[in-house]
Amino acid sequence: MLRIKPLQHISKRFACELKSILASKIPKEQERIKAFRKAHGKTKIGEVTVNMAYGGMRGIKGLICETSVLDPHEGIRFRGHSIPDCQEKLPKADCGEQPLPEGLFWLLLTGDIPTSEQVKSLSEEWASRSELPAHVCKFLKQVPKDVHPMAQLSAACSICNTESLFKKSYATVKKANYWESIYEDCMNLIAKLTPISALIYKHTFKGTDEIGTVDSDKDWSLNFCRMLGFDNEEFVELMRLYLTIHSDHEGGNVSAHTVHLVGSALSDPYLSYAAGMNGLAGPLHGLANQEVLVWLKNLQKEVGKDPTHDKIKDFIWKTLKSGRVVPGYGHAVLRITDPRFTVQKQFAEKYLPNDPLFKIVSLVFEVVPPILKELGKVQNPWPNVDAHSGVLLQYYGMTEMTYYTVLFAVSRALGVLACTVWDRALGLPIERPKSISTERLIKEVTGGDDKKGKKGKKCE
Ligand code: HAX
Repeated sequence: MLRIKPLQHISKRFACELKSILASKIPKEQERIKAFRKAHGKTKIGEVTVNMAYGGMRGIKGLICETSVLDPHEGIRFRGHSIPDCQEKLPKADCGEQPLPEGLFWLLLTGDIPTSEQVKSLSEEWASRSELPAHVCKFLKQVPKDVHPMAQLSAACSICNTESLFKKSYATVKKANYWESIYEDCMNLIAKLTPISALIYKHTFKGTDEIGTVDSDKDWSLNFCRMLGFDNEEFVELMRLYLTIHSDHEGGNVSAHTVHLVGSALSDPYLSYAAGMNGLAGPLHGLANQEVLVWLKNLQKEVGKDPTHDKIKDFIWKTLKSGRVVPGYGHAVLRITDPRFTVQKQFAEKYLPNDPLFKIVSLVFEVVPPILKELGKVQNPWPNVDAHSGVLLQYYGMTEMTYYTVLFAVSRALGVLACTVWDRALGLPIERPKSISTERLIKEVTGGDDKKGKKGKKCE
């Protein structure tokens, strides 16, 4: 079912380089943080209000994430690099224009822009680690086809933890060295994710369990596309872009935070990644890319071949009046059009400017924000990453919408697993914020009488 082309010339020098670069950076970073905490450990970096406690912890600075920072008015920066910056600076495939996700992973993990040779060595190394355990293949071949692809992915990754080197070595390895087996697990999991995901796609939608070969001479995205059964060079370029931009969005989003939280209990990376992907599978998070396309197809059916602003407006109001959200719009942190949306729009303008669904997406982009502003409660009326991705995928023939979040999950692995390596390298402890009951909170804030607001300094 899955054959791996033998690695005739895997460059051991480069294959080991990523880990040795990390090994040299980790002690310096540990020392830097130790000194910083010694000098400033008791400095306040914010405050918590009653509304924050009830409001999904928005804005509370309570997590460390080294790989990326999200600015509400600028968007994501991966280790300080914006998306256009990454497009310019990260190595590309021969004749390709989009960054290779291997390079982004290298950047997330080390903070350095890798060379083309280093990226090539990572492609080779992931190819060499990509073989699936027999029981994972067996599981995926037997799973009922009506199990959602994200549930299949989560289950397959969980049972893949038979391979965890961290789990095997936990009892005998010192805490300072945990990161080494965690690194191995993360590299193995990333490498196995593409064949796992391809097998889910082929088995569920194409009636075959044949995914072909992983070629160590080819990059991660090209191998993935071939396993999925897509050979079109433009689609491969789209996949390189897609797998790069969905990777990381700092530490507080549901998927990243869950992986971090579960990993803090020293669950192995297979289990913590699977837990995070169960969060990505929610419609307010990664499943929104599926929801968007379902919604757009319904819109297309309703407005017919001649979509006008007024017809689209009516459809949007109908969605809102039925109590649903407009999928692909809004964000908990961003206050602008998501740069991940913009870069996909640019791709569409170049490769599929006349696609009818792309034209609808562009019209929707004009119509939705004023309506969401009119509602008066939406903090961010602009499109997010999920507003565009499905349209690009369907254009190249990937029309199975329930699969779209799996692609997001493959990309998200790069960010959350790079974080996992650093979490263990920095020895971050088990996560355990304080919760409080309403009764206790009222007592603390008001001195016991919420109506009089006795002790409350500021009851918002
Ligand atoms: N359509 C309709 N109403 C919306 C809305 C939208 N797109 N976005 C926000 N709102 C509403 C909220 O539901 C909330 O209403 P209530 O007070 O009645 O509950 C109100 O506006 C305030 O919400 P907010 O503060 O602006 O947004 P939140 O931080 O609470 O939520 C969400 C952020 C992304 C979940 C939200 O904007 C949403 O539901 N968007 C649609 C789903 C979506 O596209 N999700 C993907 C987000 C990006 C992502 O994580 N990708 O993986």
